[in-house]
Amino acid sequence: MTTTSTRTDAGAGPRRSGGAGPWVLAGVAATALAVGLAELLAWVTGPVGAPLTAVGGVIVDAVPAPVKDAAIALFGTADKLVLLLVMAAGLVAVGAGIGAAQRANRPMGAVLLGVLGLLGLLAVLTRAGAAAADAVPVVVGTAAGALFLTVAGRRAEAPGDTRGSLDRRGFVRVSAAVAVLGAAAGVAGRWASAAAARVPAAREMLRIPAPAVRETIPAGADLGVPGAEPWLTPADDFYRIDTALAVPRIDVAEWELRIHGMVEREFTLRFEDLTARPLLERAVTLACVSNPVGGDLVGNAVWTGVPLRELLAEAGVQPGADMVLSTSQDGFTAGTPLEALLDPGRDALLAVTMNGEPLPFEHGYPVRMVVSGLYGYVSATKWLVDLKVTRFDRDEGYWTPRGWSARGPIKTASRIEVPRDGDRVAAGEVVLAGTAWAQDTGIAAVQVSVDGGPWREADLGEVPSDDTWRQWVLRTELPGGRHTARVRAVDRDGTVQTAEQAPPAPDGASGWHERTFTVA
Ligand SMILES: Nc1nc2c(c(=O)[nH]1)N[C@H]1C(S)=C(S)[C@@H](COP(=O)(O)O)O[C@H]1N2
Ligand SMILES: [Mo]
Repeated sequence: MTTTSTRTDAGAGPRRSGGAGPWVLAGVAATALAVGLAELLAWVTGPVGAPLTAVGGVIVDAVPAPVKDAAIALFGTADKLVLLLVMAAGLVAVGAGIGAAQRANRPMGAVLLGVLGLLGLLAVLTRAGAAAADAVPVVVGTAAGALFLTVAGRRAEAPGDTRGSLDRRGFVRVSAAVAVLGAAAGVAGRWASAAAARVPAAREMLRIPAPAVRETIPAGADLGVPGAEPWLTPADDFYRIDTALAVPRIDVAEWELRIHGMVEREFTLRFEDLTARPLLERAVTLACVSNPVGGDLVGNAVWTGVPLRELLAEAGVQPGADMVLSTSQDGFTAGTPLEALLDPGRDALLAVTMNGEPLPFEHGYPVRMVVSGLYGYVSATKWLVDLKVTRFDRDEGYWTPRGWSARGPIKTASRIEVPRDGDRVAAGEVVLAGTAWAQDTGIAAVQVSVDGGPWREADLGEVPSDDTWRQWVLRTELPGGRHTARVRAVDRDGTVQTAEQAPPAPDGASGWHERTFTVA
């Protein structure tokens, strides 16, 4: 008697899974799982960790130029896709070998898969910009593949009456399912990564026309006092406040702004419609209502955009309207007084650039509002998609039902930046410096009192308009010992900044800022 469908190895029991076919499939499945899972995980950890991209990169770097040229001549822009398909075919062949090896000599297949993973890891970690976290996808993927091969193989070899054992058909089915899942994970991972990269790539490529009207920043705006905040805040250092858990990444090609509500002619704008208009450049200091006295939730940038009053004029505001409710893509809303948006002195903007670059994602790309003189929560909607002309007695912004005032004019403020609290400064001339702001009204004077003495006028930096903050500096001789300096601003209407202390809620902090330091 002979057995035809089972095969006997020296020392091993009969292999219920039959011939090499199922094992080859299991090897392909394990490899597909390893690579596919890694590609999917790289969508989360970042594109550098994607093994197909890394190995493809190594291949492209290694291939001699004539071969590369020939491939491009033959496949054109599909050359990358062809390379991926060649790698996939290669992986199927390698996977088949891994399965056969596991069948012949356990755990040889799993070990070979580990070697494949190691090669992938080497490719990933030698790519430009690779970090330790980029190792995670390949390591996890390889472990999952090896685990599948080991466990499924063991069950396929277990006697039929063992719990969880697989007969030949079961082994083939499980392997086929895992192979399909692995391939699907890989395709999904690569697709998602490409989609995630598309919007930042589009932002990089965006060419926004130069502003028709430029802002002239006076040379004396920044007094250059060491340790003081720069007059122009770099976008990377600009404070960020919003309710977005994940920063919206809007595709500029799909962006639309609807202007509607109490208007004669409702309309919708696309990004090109907006930037085809003459752009206005304005330096404006934004401030957050949550900023405490002396705090840093305030920043100054140069913005370009389209004046909102032009768009509102085209829409034709109906009588009785007194507010514009702006809505962001992520559902935030702000209620801005209509008069501030129509005020020619403020040039309220639909801004598309910040300090000469397309808005950073964190600061509202592709379009946000910038309105001088109003706290951000009632005016500075980022990721703007909708403007509704309405009335304060019909609509309210996000923060109004949460205990913040419906209207939020910025309170005149000033702060000391140099010296810091507790600083020890050298004897001789002491430099006191900082910033003051009263957007839309302007700063006329900054006064400093040391140890309760008389108010002394600080020297002021120049400003392009009343819509930005203004630097100040006071150089003075002080005796050795501890001193406390206080600062207050006077706006261009002649109003002295109030000494009355108020917390940020419900409509902004007030009070004079002071700092205590020691002169050696
Ligand atoms: N979409 C959206 N826009 C928003 C907010 C928000 O939560 N969501 N916060 C506002 C607040 S409270 C402030 S102070 C400013 C801050 O703008 P910045 O993050 O660019 O400094 O954005 C405003 N615009
Ligand atoms: Mo804010």
